[in-house]
Formats: sequence, structure tokens, C-alpha cells
Amino acid sequence: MLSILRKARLKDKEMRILMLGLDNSGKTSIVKNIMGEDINEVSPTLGFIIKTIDYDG
Ligand SMILES: Nc1nc2c(ncn2[C@@H]2O[C@H](COP(=O)(O)OP(=O)(O)OP(=O)(O)O)[C@@H](O)[C@H]2O)c(=O)[nH]1
Ligand SMILES: [Mg+2]
Repeated sequence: MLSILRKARLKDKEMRILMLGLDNSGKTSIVKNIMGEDINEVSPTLGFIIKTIDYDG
């Protein structure tokens, strides 16, 4: 019971963000920057990227 409640609370804080934009407009650069990755070597994305970001716990 407790674990169900805990999971429900966790879900409340979960968000799904869909990021769209024109080709070569800098979407991957923004995501990589947020993830703290090196943005000096981005290549065109084939298909799509799914990332999980932990923010403030
Ligand atoms: N001058 C400038 N160049 C940028 C900026 N953001 C990204 N770029 C450059 O624009 C190019 C494309 O960036 P990406 O992050 O690959 O763009 P994208 O939208 O993910 O591209 P696709 O995955 O091909 O759709 C790269 O060469 C980046 O270095 C910016 O704010 N200013
Ligand atoms: Mg991309």
C-alpha cells in the first residue's frame, strides 16, 4: 500500500516534454546543454532521441 502511494506521488512529479523544431535548428544542442554534455560535436539526429533528466531530485 505504501509503495503504491509513493509511486503515485512520484508520478505527480514526472513530466514528459516533446521537443519539435525545424531541421538543424539546435534542438539537440539545447538538450545536450541541459544534460551537461559537450555541445561542440553535434551531428544531425536520425529519428528521435529520448532522454531522462533528473532535476532537483
Ligand atoms: N550560432 C549558433 N549555432 C547553433 C546554436 N545552437 C545550435 N547551433 C548549431 O546548429 C547546428 C545544428 O544543431 P543541432 O543541435 O544538431 O540541431 P537539431 O535541431 O538537433 O538538428 P536535427 O537533429 O538535424 O534536426 C550545429 O552545428 C550547432 O552547433 C546557436 O544557438 N547558435
Ligand atoms: Mg538533433
